[in-house]
Amino acid sequence: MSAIQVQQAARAESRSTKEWQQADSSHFIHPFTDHGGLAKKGARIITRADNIYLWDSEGHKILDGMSGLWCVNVGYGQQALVDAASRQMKELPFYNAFFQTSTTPAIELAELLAELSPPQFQHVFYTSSGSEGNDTVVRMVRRYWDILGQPERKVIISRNNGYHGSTMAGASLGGMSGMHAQGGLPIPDITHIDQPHWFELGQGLSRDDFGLKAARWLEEKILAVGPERVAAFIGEPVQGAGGVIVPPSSYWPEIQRICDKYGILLVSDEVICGFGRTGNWFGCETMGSKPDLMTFAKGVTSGYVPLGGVMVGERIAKALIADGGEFNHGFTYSGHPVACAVALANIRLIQQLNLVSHVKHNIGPYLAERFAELDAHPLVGETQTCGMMAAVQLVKDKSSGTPFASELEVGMLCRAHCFGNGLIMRAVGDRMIVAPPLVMTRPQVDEMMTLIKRCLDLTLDELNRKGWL
Ligand code: PXG
Repeated sequence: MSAIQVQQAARAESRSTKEWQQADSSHFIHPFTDHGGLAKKGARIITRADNIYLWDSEGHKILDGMSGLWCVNVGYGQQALVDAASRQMKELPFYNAFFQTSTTPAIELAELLAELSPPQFQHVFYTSSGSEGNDTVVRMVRRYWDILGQPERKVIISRNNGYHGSTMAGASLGGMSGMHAQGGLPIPDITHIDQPHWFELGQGLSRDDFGLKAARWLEEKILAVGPERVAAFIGEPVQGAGGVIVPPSSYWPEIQRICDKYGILLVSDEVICGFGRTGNWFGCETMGSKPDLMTFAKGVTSGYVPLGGVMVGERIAKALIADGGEFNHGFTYSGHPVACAVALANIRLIQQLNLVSHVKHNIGPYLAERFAELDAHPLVGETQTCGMMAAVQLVKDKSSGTPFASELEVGMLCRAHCFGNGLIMRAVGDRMIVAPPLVMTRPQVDEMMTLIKRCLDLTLDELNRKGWL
């Protein structure tokens, strides 16, 4: 262990797990958590991490199949990122970018992001999270149409089961009914269409025919709202939190065609898909669209420190910068120098390790090959992968694709086996998903697949014992 790891271990061991759990449940309100259930069980206390592994306060080693929360693209323990933060904190821990000032890491990162992004992007607006990024998108899109003299264009179309964050605008853009049910959402002038989820909505059609049909729901919605009132469409290239829903390859080009036809802005939410996850720098490149705005966060710093933002395409940048006067929007931490310094180190590491090409040509195809083997398992209705994201849909009856009753919570049952066997795999309903660090090697994919197969078998045994099959 390094000196730092010894220090960390000493801190973790200064109290027992029970004591940490008690303090946690007395004072810490967790995101998206039922605290009654948590207080009974006690939180799992994660104390350290290295590469693709985590350790908890009981000393268990866990393979992190979710990259933290879709973000630790370069894996844990990367010294270059630690050094970048430490250097920047010593030199200039903070200065703002509001009153005609700037800082060198924010400028350098802006340059590098412009270089890596598709060519229409030469400008960035910084935030500290994906949610703030999407709030910025809503304000920017509406401001753009104001500047162009079409203030009636306010409506933003999004998708059911999309996820765009937890702020008022982020949760409104998202299509999660549980979120809309709390807090009077969505805010006005945000409306939703159905998602391009073939397994749930497209059976009976070929995937490509379904992709066209799902994209045309956008055109129907534009016509229903009135094309002169529609400002933009937003979507994740591959839905992440919704369950790794990989759209048919016909979907995004058709969405692009429809946006072009009606002159509406296209926003690609790259918070999960950005920075190599799908085998290109950005998911829109994998899916074949040419967005006007891209939201990013997570992988830009591999989650080591919070940073997010919006890449601003040329037509919006021109209006906003050249014609628009002041855009009354910004955050204290827009362009935070430490966050930007870590992002620079992270992106340079992704480049040095050739991680985007590793995902596209090596580890992504290997993950796809190994996931396809799960199709033979009696519980599996379909598998899907895209780069380093993958999903396994659990079903009651394989031949007909019949799902389990949702109240059985079969996904949660499978997730409990994953937890018990040292694997972090998420359950979204009965869809089991992973999005591991991009640095994963083939033997590590094998190790993960052994765990996944074991957990599917244990779930099958349990369902048989319970008589639920
Ligand atoms: N857009 C997308 C596509 C996301 O996945 C956000 C925006 C919001 O980012 P911030 O940084 O504000 O959280 C996200 C976040 C899950 C889960 O359950 C996914 C996210 C966050 C929390 C949980 O998979 N994604």
